[in-house]
Amino acid sequence: GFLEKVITHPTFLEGKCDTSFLDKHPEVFDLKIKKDRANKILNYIGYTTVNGYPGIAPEKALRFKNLREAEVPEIPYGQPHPRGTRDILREKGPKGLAEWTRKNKQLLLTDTTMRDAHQSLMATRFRTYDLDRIAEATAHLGGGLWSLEMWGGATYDVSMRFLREDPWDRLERLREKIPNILFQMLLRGSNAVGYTNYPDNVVQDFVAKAAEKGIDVFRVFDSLNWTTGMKVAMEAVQKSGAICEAAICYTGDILDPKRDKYPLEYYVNMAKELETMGADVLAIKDMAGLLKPFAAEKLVKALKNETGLPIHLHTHDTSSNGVAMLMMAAQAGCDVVDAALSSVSGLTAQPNMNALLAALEGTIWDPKVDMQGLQKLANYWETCRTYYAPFESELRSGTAQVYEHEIPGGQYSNYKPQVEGLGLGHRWEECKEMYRKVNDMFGDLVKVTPSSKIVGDMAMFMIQNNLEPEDVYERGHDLAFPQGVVDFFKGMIGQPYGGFPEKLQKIILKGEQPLTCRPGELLEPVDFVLKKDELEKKLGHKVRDEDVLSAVLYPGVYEEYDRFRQEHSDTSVLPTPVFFYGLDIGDEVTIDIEAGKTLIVKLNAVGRVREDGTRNIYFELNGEPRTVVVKDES
Ligand code: 3PY
Ligand code: ZN
Repeated sequence: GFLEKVITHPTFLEGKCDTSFLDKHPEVFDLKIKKDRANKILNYIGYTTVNGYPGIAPEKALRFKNLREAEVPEIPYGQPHPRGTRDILREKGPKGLAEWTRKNKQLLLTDTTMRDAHQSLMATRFRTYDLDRIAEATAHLGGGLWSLEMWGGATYDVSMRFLREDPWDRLERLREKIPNILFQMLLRGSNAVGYTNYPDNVVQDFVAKAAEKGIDVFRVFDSLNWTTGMKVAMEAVQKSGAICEAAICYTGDILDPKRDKYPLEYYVNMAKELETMGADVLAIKDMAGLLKPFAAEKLVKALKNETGLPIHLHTHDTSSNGVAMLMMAAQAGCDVVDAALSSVSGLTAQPNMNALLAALEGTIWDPKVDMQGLQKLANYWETCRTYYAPFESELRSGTAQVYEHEIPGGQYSNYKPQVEGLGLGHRWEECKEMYRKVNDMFGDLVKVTPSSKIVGDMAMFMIQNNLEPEDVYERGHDLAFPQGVVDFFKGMIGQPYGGFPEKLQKIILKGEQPLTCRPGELLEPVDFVLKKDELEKKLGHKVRDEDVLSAVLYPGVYEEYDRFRQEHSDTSVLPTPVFFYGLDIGDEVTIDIEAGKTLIVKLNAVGRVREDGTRNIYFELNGEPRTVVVKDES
């Protein structure tokens, strides 16, 4: 249009004309930005229509027209939110809230639907679009929940890396719509939301920012149960005024006298240490679902007797013993348990909340939440789940095999595609068995991100190279091990309980000396002011402090995300079926790009591929024809 001609005119570009008019009327630019934005979005839809979405094989791709819009339940709009746990936190502070939790006789619930459930079933792919649409209804219908686990763990990097979304934007949008229920995140101690130890001031700044943006409960763990590795994070949480929930990661089997590395006393001792370190709440983090029902009874009773903290139990239902286990825990006096809405529960995710509620109805443990309301939320997610079908792991039923291989639920849905990606899909049984063997070689570890990833990487390495444990001991001096494995044996993610197996450590480190101190002591603090400046220069635009954190935690991923964002703008406004699958000719979709600004987009035709590999994509945008050019890379 006319404006475009003006602002691209050489005289204008050289700065030779008087532009003071534009300084006074910046709204002139808004028009152009809006038009650009629509173009960028159309470009994304066109590109995805032609090339598909990275990671979804064409034969697995779904069709927009076959996917139903998930129905948002009706709620009393305009009515105040029911009073929730966040209101209690505001009144009583973290210690007061913990005390209230401990004194409460009924079982309290955390809903993991927005974090661990989809991390464990669908490789963490739930998009902000779907979370945001149900947020207001969740605030009303889920008002009786203790917390919503909705951030942290793998969601941080997956949202940038694969979904091209800003994790902070997700937190902000949900917080705005859900002011009444505690927001909970999973924090990997010194690894923050990453896979490696970060400098202390990165962990501190991250926690401060997350608390400022609305996280109320930080579940802090260390992937080796090394409490030294939790200290910086726990202190940062305490300083922020949020609730410090310190986790003991459960592995092995306290009922099996042969598995004597991690007996009951081990967990009791760790719990006492965490209490001394200032935890408000104690979490049992059963990341693989190894805690059996009678073991849960024993463990919860012991922890209740030996500490003064409320107990929050987290598990995965991989074996299908999950609900039975939670019932035993409730009976033993457990205060809060994690569960997921029925439609995204079970298998490698959390046990079924709706089933648990039905089982507890009328008992002294009855959580007394709105069961019908939670059913409506579950119905919403049942429809949404269909959009993510290509990311589902193929586990169809619970399996007691988990007690053998001990693969965490959150890893299972990633390990399988990784194995397939290496062309080892036909050797899946062997891969699980190798995971177990590697755990034995490594001295029977606590396996949870990132220690679990290291075990998985070593197992895949051994399968790929047809190595058995004996081969590693015999020929290991000549083998180049995966970097993560080397770093682990160097002590870069901390010290495992009972120490490293020395013989193997020597083989893997090839003469290098391992660390015995906390890695964070050796890492240079990040200069955030300098970093921000560098980043802005590099990207050519202003960034927020949150962006600097993203760039420090995940440098490559963040820059790639930013590049995408410049090219396609904010695609989190796209309905999920369009984001993953594009449109077919004749499909029409409504997109709210901001409050009061709606695009109605119809795909009319896809042009032939030209010699330079591009195609014209013919859209109708709010009734007007609009053509974009995309590269055909299919
Ligand atoms: C994570 O660290 O993301 C986990 O879910 C560990 O269980
Ligand atoms: Zn988990």
